[in-house]
Amino acid sequence: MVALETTIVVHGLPRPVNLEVAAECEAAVRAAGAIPATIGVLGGRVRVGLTTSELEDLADPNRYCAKLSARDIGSALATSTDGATTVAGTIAIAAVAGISVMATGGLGGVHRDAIHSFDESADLGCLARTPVLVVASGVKSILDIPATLERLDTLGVPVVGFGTNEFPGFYLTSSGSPVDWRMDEPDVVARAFARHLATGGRGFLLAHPVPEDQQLDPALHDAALADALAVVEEQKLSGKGVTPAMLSAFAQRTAGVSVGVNRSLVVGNARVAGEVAVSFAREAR
Ligand code: PSU
Ligand code: MN
Repeated sequence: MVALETTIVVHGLPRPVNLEVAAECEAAVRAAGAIPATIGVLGGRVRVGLTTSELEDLADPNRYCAKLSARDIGSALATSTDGATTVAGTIAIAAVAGISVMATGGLGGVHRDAIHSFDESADLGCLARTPVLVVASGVKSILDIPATLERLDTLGVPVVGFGTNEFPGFYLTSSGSPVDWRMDEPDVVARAFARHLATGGRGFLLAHPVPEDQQLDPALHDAALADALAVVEEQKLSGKGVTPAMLSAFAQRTAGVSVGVNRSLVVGNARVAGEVAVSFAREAR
């Protein structure tokens, strides 16, 4: 099985692309021979395997839908608050449900002003303590990528490039930072993850880049990044609001091109997650 998150659907992508991407991710997992389980909190219950209509309810702009990190799940359940789960929230639930592989677009990480704001996504700490392999195109390029890689090292989370020696840059194929390990076969990744778990490890990051012919033009990327950083500064954003506001500033500055790139990368990650999940199920037998 492959767990899929809902924050990217509800807070990360604009309508109507968001629901199309959710369906495409599920289809990509199935095409690889695995079973998708889209996760969220609805009607006071955790849902593992949201139906299309439940997902439409969560993404309904006329309804309130919280952004739930792992620490928010208990409160959302107790107060019957509907919510979309982040990577942290999704892997926390996946682990309880016995699902070992998850796909997303970009993992959360250390924000560029973290030295002042202390803004580091709970995705990192949660991955360190949760036995789930996450397939992501690195971390979002709005973040401080070298600092995030240092934190993953400290936290003992393996970072493996899938078909690459370089850590992906989310909208860009490469961030310019190297990774220590490269693997080209899902079977090898599944074995590495199984051995990581067997030697006391927990979370695992498989970094899968967007193909170079589908990446955002690097000059446009840098211009959009400057806009996105200015939006956060001007609106004095903090906490949960930062990442969605930056992704939306990117979409505006690139006239929607960034949304198309986000779509290709996340669907590609769902496919790879499906392949790794199939190998891992064999490995675990
Ligand atoms: N990947 C995307 N778009 C997103 C996210 C990932 O392509 O919106 C979401 C994930 O749910 C991730 C979250 O956990 O962004 C990180 O948010 P924060 O920086 O607030 O922890
Ligand atoms: Mn944050």
